[in-house]
Amino acid sequence: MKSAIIKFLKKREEYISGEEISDSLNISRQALWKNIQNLRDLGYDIVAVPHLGYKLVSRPDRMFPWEIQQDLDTKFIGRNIYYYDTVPSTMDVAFEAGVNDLSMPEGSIFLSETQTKGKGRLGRGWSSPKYKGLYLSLVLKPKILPSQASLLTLLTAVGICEAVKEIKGAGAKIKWPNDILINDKKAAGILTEINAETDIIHFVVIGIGINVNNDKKALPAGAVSLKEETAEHIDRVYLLQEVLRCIEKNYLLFKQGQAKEIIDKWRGLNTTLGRRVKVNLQTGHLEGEAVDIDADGALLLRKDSGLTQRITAGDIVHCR
Ligand code: BT5
Repeated sequence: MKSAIIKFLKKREEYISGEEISDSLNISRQALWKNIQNLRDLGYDIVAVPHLGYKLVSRPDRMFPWEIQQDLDTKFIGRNIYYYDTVPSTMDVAFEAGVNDLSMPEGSIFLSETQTKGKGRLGRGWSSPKYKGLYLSLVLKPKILPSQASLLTLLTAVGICEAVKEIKGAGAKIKWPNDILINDKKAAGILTEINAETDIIHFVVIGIGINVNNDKKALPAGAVSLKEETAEHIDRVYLLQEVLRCIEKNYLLFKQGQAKEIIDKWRGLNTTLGRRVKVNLQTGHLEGEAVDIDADGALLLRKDSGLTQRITAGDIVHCR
């Protein structure tokens, strides 16, 4: 009901009578008043004037599912939202839910206002200050081999860059494999985890962390937020809608067998290819020129010996 009332109030900028709202939504005036009180408790500024009715003045900076789903024009991504004020990590919540409920719809998202143990790759952390960024995990169920899962990281990275460009014209670039950089500083990260057997994927959880309204002094070294970059407070709900829309657009291309188109877009958005890079593998280091990525999203590194090595996972440092 909260969502229906908010939708109604957003339709017009002037006062709307309680009678009109309660008649249209088929609830009593008393129930309407109670819901308005609840919405105010959630941070909505709604004024009530006798004989005139109610007017929505502002909404809080919160990622309420009904806000995200209003005007969200995706087919399935974000149609099912689990929203939390705080969790240790949205990855763990999503993964556990995926295991416990095999019929969970593809495109479900797990979203939190903060994380107490936000995860990066290889046991690293993800700084997740409350109400400042976007922290979500998206559940997908693609019919692909586990070895192709990196393509999902790739298409998510492309989707995030397209969304950021859409919203602020900020030129986000991709650093292989999972970093989104703005002016060479990290603005977002992607963490892809799979639940699979040898050659069957049950589901994939794609974790997305984006620095949105973080203040400079609270960011880790080498990081940037969209607010710092654009000098403007960003509407996180609108940004998330764009992110979901752009990821779905690319995922649908991928499902239609058009991975090549995504890889081409990735090439146009990346900042790694053509550079000398150092690759930190768990077994040691490699150095060479990042020449391309292959059809599965692996990095092709031309070593000084002239031999090309395929890198499927690892951290890279851009040398120049
Ligand atoms: C990543 O790992 O970049 C993947 C980050 C994924 C975070 C999302 S948030 C929603 C979901 N739930 C989770 O628990 N995680 C996912 P990696 O490439 O390993 O980078 C981690 C490194 O980035 C850290 O060691 C820090 O150096 C740096 N870092 C940590 N927090 C950051 C932030 N907010 N912005 C930029 N860099 C950060």
